[in-house]
Amino acid sequence: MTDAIKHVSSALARQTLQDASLTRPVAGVLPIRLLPWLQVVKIGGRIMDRGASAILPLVEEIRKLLPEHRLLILTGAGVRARHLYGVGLDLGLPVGSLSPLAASEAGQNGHILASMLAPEGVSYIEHPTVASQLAIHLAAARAVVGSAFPPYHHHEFPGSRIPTHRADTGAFLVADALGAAGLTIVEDVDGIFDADPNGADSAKAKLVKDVSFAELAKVSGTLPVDRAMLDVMATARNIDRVQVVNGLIPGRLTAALRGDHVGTIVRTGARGA
Ligand code: GWN
Ligand code: ATP
Repeated sequence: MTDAIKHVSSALARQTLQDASLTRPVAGVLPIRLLPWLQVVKIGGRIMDRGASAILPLVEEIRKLLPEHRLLILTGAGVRARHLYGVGLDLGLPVGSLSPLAASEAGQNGHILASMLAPEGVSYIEHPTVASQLAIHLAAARAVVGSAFPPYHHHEFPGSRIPTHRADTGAFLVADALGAAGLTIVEDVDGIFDADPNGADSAKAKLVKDVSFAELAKVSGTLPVDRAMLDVMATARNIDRVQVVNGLIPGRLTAALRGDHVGTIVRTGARGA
């Protein structure tokens, strides 16, 4: 009798979890979409760095979007994170210490944006609230703001001295995990170009309108998005495409959320792609 109580019946009880052929019958099912009506919007730290001239028109645009969409707005870190990487790396701080410091800059940008949207009922919500109380907050308000950084802290992968998993990766991870309707990445450029439009070859830089994560991963030059996001896109479960748009041009975010092609579409490895 005692033995029977202790014996927990499970399809995975007797097998190693490391053998995919054994776990597939149980683990091979598609995950459900938790918030299929949610649109996730990542606002680049560089937009926030520009202050009122960039933020006020974007706030106005988001205000007008609220009746149409339910939004999780996630902010990036921007220039203050670059400063702290400089100081921290000079001191030899490990990547797991730099990650939360940079993340806190993303959070600050979120607090700023949420304050500007407060009259519409929009608030900043903390990482633990995004993790477990997002649905109730979005039942009470059309949109909430959070930090786009993933909360890795000392669990950040030690592969490089600058944290690999930054704001774009964090936004993609959460959008895919929630089974959101879409993710739009708002930058200070028209999308992804074949060379940095603000760099040495800017005169020749051309906008890439549609590209797969795999093609982007092969590009040896710079990108306006985290490379780690491309790795995550390879195994995406729900989000089959992401659009990168220019947040300095009024109307682009609105058009993207309506499904118009106004920036760069990056296709992921999700089955719907
Ligand atoms: O502080 O702006 O959340 O939402 O990665 O951790 O470094 O924390 O270490 O709920 O948990 O600075 O304090 O800060 O940005 O991340 O938050 O105001 O434990 O609401 O306390 O996962 O906001 O902050 O920086 O996001 O990205 O207290 Mo902040 Mo961030 Mo607030 Mo959050 Mo980190 Mo919490 Mo957390 Mo820390
Ligand atoms: P955060 O990740 O902190 O939110 P952000 O996304 O706002 O920041 P960056 O990560 O610096 O900002 O990306 C935007 C910048 O990337 C642009 O201002 C542009 O100059 C630069 N960039 C580099 N390479 C490219 C490229 N191939 N196409 C487009 N922009 C590029």
